[in-house]
Amino acid sequence: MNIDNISSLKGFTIVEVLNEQPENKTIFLHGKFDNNDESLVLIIERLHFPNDVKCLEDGIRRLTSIVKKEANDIYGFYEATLPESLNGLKATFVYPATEKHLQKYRKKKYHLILESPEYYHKVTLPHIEESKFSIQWVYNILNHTKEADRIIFEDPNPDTGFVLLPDAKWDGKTVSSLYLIAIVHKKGLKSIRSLNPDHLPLLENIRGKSKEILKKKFNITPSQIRIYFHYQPSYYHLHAHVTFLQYSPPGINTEKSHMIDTVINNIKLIPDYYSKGTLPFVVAEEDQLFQKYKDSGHPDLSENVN
Ligand code: M7G
Repeated sequence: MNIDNISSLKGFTIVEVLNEQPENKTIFLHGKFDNNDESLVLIIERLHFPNDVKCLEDGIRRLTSIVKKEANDIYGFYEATLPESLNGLKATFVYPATEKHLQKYRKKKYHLILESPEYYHKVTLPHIEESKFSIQWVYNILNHTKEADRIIFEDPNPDTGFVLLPDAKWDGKTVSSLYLIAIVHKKGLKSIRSLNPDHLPLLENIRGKSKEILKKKFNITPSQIRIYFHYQPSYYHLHAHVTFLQYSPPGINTEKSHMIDTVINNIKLIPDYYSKGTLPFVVAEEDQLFQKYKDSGHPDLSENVN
């Protein structure tokens, strides 16, 4: 098989379904060809409908095999087959795929752990410090040595200031999927765990200025913006995610995201909420932190359910 010129998948057999994402209409397959021991990763995604009305209209008029499943009052539930023009697939090939590739695409098993302050100090913090996660890219942005031309707004105040710029995941153009990050200038704030009432001016500054700038630059109304932190983050230098409400980016789920409004409110009500509270987080079995929590005897990873 030549990755530059694939015209047929004759002789392809599935070895393993690595992952399925019904929400993205995507399936990840590990397969092989007859008489060939090399592995292929094949990712197939059903393409979204075109937003060209003429093309849609034409396709809908040519729907075939229309079969009624149910009808109730004014609601009809049918299945049908799309004509070729609307039935496209996006296929991604990785060939030859190594065990590392298979691991990367294989569905991960996640666990939810309730992190008390004791476990934060006993397991999570030593892990963060031992792992020496590089945050050089963050310092490069704060020092203007990288991505300086992408900065949308900067408040240079060392205590309450931050840099607002496009997240690496955003194409920088499509406002409907707008995704920015606000990186604080203050060093030593690892995550929301580090926050206390001293940081309220910083948090309120991020919230207020980001909303103001998004209105000015992208004409997005403040009530259409969500600003939040991840716990655990991947990078332990405090940064907030700033996204358009109508877009649901990865990591927006309840077990990972903490809205800045809730964080501010919690600290106002209970000043040591984030240092004394128990914070849930999700970890994949493949992650070293999972093994460390397992070895520590944390009750959430114990086989005995009480
Ligand atoms: P996180 O909550 O620490 O991790 O967010 P996660 O969301 O990946 O779990 C870090 C954010 O920084 C992510 O949204 C990344 O896409 C973004 N990011 C990471 N890097 C290395 C860069 C970078 O070099 N430049 C920019 N602009 N964003 C980055």
